Amino acid sequence: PVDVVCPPDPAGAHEQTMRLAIEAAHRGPRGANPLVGAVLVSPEGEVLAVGHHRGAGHLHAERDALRQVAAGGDHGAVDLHGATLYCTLEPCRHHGRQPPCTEAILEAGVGRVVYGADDPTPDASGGAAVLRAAGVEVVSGVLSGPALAVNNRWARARREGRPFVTVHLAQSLDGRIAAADGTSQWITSSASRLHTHRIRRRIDAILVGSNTAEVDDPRLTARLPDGTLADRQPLRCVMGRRPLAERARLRQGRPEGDGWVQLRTHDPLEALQRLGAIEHDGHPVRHVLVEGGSRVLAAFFAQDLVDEIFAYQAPLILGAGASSVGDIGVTTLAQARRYTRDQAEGGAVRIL
Ligand code: AOF
Ligand code: ZN
Repeated sequence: PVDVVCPPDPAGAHEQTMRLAIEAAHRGPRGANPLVGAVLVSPEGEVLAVGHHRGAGHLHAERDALRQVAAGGDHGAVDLHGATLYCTLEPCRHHGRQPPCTEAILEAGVGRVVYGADDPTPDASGGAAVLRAAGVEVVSGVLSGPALAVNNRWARARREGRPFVTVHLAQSLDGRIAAADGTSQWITSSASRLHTHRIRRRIDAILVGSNTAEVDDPRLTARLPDGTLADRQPLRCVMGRRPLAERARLRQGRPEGDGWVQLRTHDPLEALQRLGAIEHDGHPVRHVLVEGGSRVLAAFFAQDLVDEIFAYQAPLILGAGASSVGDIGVTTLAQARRYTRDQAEGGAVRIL
């Protein structure tokens, strides 16, 4: 086989199919793992399967695409030697929470792999070399810019040695989370509440400031619509020096024994890096939901550590009361933290 980096592609077929794969990548949720898409194409150019990664713990995009072909009939009857697998990211070669994609590709007998961006993580990368050594034709770097941009914040979190950070805001139209007297119950519409519990189920850890832990006395558990506990629970974290009251609900032991930690620091990057070294459910913490309050959120925004935002606005104007995010040191518009609207998950606001 001939190995080439971005070979001539006069008909633009590689780029056209890679665009489809990038589109598929966006169907997954952001978090511990990158967004990845994969498209399997027959020798005649027919799209056989479109796959995507659904987040940490789920199948990788390559296996998601290959599984559809295997499920479509007798596995042995599908000859993929002339087929091409397009992947937005270099197929992994490591055993993480999922087995290596390189093994799935070789087992399926796929003749050619075309991918976008190299995997920036040392343990997962190197899949292209493994495939080439096994005789698979590998083309790299097709639309590598856009394929990489999809995961720019994920890659940045990895570089900074910290978990990916999601923030969920539920606020009034004028950006407040409580009225002047502190009442705040009204703000949580059922749609916003359901969504926050869905996020709590897929993250590794949830974090609030010690002031919020005292004032709101939250449980910080992931609950199902009927109020019962979900099967997966995040590690619960309190950031700050104020000690947590003995009677705090967050302290209450649960039968499953999920713990909580206090991070006695006011530096958000340090808190995140410490969390990244903790194992929860057998895996390092790689995705954190920061729930508030406004001072803690301000500290994370000030250091540009928020990778993704889901914002819910209740149709209310309060005029006074705590704003959702405190002072982040921005004094002129040019310094604003800017976010881009993302298509996934009901048009919530996410950074790209
Ligand atoms: C791929 N295809 O769809 C994804 C990849 O814990 P794991 O096993 O899910 O591994 C996560 C790592 O694998 C992640 O950090 C990234 O390097 C790569 N993600 N690779 O071939 C995929 N999601
Ligand atoms: Zn993989």
